[in-house]
Amino acid sequence: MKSEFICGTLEGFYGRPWRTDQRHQLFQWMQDWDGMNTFMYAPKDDLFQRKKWRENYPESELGELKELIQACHQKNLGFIYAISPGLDITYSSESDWDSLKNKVNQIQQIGCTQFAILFDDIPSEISANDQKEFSSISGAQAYVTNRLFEYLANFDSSLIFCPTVYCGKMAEYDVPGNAYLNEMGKALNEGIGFFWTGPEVVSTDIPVESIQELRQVINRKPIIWDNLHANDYDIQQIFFGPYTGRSLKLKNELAGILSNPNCQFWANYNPLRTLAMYIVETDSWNSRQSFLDSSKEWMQYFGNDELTLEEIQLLGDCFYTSGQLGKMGNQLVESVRCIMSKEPAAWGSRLEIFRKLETSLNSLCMKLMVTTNRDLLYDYYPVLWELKEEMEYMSKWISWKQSGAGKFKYQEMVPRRQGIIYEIQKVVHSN
Ligand code: GDL
Repeated sequence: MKSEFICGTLEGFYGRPWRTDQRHQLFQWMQDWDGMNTFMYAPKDDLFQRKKWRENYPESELGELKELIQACHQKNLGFIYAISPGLDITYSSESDWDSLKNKVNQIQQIGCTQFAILFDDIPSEISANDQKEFSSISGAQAYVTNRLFEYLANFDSSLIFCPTVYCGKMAEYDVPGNAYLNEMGKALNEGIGFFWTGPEVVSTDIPVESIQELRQVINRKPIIWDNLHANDYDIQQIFFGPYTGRSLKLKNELAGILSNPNCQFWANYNPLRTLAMYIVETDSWNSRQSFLDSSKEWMQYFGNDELTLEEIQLLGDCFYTSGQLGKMGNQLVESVRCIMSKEPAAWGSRLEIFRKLETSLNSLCMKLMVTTNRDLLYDYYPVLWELKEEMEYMSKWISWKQSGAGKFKYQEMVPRRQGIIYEIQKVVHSN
């Protein structure tokens, strides 16, 4: 396994995989920035990666993969191919081992020398047949993973393992006491990399001590599978904010960081750019500053020169990172909270702030509608549209409140959300 710190992008989310041209754009970015050296291919919805892992790729798909591998290598980037057999593998089956070997051979023959085997989001029970051979799922996974590692060594290829317990929460916040992790740590060949997402699946913070503790258990430095900007679990979210919640000291405890970001390709400029900045930074890390710097570069991709930096930063601030809004996003929410809960006489500067941000958001939307980068627009469209509609609603509400007139008449927007998901959510999350 390469000893250099692995850093880059991991396409490992649920949903529509990125297109080939988008991946080429990504590789160009990664080549242009200092700090990134790796792309990992693991789209959950590439059928041959997960559900049909036993089947080899048909020629056309294989051709595309080959092109991607070559493009990475030409740009001096590593390409990791990940396979996810965990949904239905029989760990003790020779026939399944042959399928795994054949698949890896197929990928290895198109030039790939870095592999990962993923056991995330799979049943935690092993089959009756496997129970005859192994006393636990960890024993079963260690067996197959070590075997694959040894096989790959013949081709001078590396391997990273993604455990089924891949964050603190899944270990019930007791990593030292977790039997699965302890067993994996002992049984896995020490040359095999080990993924970890932090205390949570989506970790807003990754404390250094949490990784020091993990290292003792797994007997190696983990590679962070970073879901900070992943949004496949919530269609109303998108994250344009910076790499944050990780101190520079953390890097000493790790063998690498791969970011699994937004499904919408064009949402990922700041998230990935600022990760690259974090990697090369040695003295002090200011994630806000990195966001501001990265946003200046992000501007060139919007396809409309009339957009201002402030508008672009406002967009980023409204959709920042998981659980965190940026500065102007916070101002917007605070102004809404004040306006909705107080009488107009007590609104003070909050109303001005609201109006200013509303004007900027409207201007941003208008300019985005005519952008030449339509692909970027459609990536941002759904969330922007939702926000714009809420702003319109607020605006009407403010006018009504200020007028002192009878009942609020903008009923066509209330309730805005309908349909089965909303009906179920109303019941399930009613308190
Ligand atoms: C996960 C999945 C990942 C998904 C992410 C965010 C890992 C190891 N696996 O649990 O594919 O994109 O959550 O929803 O993180």
